[in-house]
Amino acid sequence: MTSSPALPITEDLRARARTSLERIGVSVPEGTDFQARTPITGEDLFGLTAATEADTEEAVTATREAFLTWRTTPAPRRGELVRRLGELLRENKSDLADLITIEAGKIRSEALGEVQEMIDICDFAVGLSRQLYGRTIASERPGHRLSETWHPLGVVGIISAFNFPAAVWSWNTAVALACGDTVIWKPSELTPLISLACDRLLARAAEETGAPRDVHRLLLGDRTIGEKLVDDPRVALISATGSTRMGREVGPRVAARFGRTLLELGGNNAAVVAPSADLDLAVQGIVFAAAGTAGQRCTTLRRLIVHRDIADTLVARLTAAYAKLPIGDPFDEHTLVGPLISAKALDAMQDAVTRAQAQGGKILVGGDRRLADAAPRAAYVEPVIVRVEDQTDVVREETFAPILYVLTYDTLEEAIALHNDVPQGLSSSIFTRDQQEAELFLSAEGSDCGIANVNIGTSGAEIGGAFGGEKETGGGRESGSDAWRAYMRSATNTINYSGRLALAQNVSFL
Ligand code: UN1
Repeated sequence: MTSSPALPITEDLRARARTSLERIGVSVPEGTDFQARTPITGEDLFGLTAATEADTEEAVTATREAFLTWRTTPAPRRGELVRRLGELLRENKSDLADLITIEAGKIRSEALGEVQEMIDICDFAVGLSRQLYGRTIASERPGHRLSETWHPLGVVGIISAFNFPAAVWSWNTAVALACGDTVIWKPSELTPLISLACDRLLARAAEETGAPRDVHRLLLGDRTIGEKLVDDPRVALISATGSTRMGREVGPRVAARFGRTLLELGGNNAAVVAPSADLDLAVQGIVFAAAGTAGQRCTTLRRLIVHRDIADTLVARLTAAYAKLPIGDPFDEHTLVGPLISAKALDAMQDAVTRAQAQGGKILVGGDRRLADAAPRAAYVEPVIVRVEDQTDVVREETFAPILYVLTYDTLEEAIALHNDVPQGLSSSIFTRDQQEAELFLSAEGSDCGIANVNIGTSGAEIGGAFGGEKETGGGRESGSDAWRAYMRSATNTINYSGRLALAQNVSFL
């Protein structure tokens, strides 16, 4: 594997972040509660002020108040706010991508892709603002009409993770605003700068379109803010993205007050590679899905289930591709693998690989730390492929790092059983040119995930489909398709225009 020759220095990254923030209209933070840092060097950039408990309380009151106006604003008018947000995201695409690279360490092309994902969901939500359809249902009674109406839900609390620090916010926010909800955002403490930038652009869009200024509030700080939102009955929906461990706390707490949740938790995504697969295409798809974003997507490919007949050939091609992956400065256009988010993430990766070896796994390529001299506080590492004989407990866990476990199979039934035999259920794929195999994988007897693909990797979904997964992934659906229903409440309406009272189920009374 090759390394980029040099890394930028923190001072230059700080200056670059300052320029982007200023161009977007954010005053550069000067707080002392916590630090914005960059995984590119692992060093601090700016001090920030955290929201207090009183700020959180005030934000809930203000967004609840704004909801009362926003819910009666006609949906197509609400769409104007989202359209303006989308325009501002387009105009500021490069600066937003810079902030994502600086704070999350994504390579430039993926950071631009994340901003594009935000623009796409805005376009989608603008269209949605004219398509919040309910059904008309055939009534069993003469002279009656039965219908369903969708209404705004209330304040939506968004808790988001570092790895898609802006796009996941936008999936929730663009759709929630079109649906007539107001939003409070608690981003990851690891990515405050991009959050300030998104919040500023939305505030500008609200000013320019005459929307209430409190349709959106940003609260920076630690988990105590999220906990307050989780427990506040005025927050109608908590949409949380993060680990299964986090979801296990959030889910029951919101349920205890009969609030709603939309959970996007861990994934342990696998690809099945059948003997008929186009191996050129499979290698490309697998390397992007497993090593792209330094293995830090919810949708990252973590398990490869290969037919025994092609395993040696495929593995040889993958190890050759891994050996050439350029690792280093995410701003360098040749780099494909940037840093892990933190030293803690590197420890977790090394710990998982050690455990996998103790459980019989064999490293085929990668796994060494890189650039430790150039940036001792940063966490650059070679993506690793580990051959395993079976799904031991470490393989069944999600480690948020570029580890690809390779297993072999003999029959497709066996491959599907292995595929589904993990606690998580986010994304999945099969590489095959055999239509029967592809259809079986997509059928009810096939993949048990929320996303199931053919001849494409597990990551990089478009916004038009619903995004989410089953089992310990939490069951939520965000983004496209009819995921909007999670952000609204429905009312069933029975209208009697017959002039006489007829009871359903033929009941007579009086
Ligand atoms: C995430 O990792 O939290 O499908 C979201 C994908 C992206 C979104 C990932 N569109 O990989």
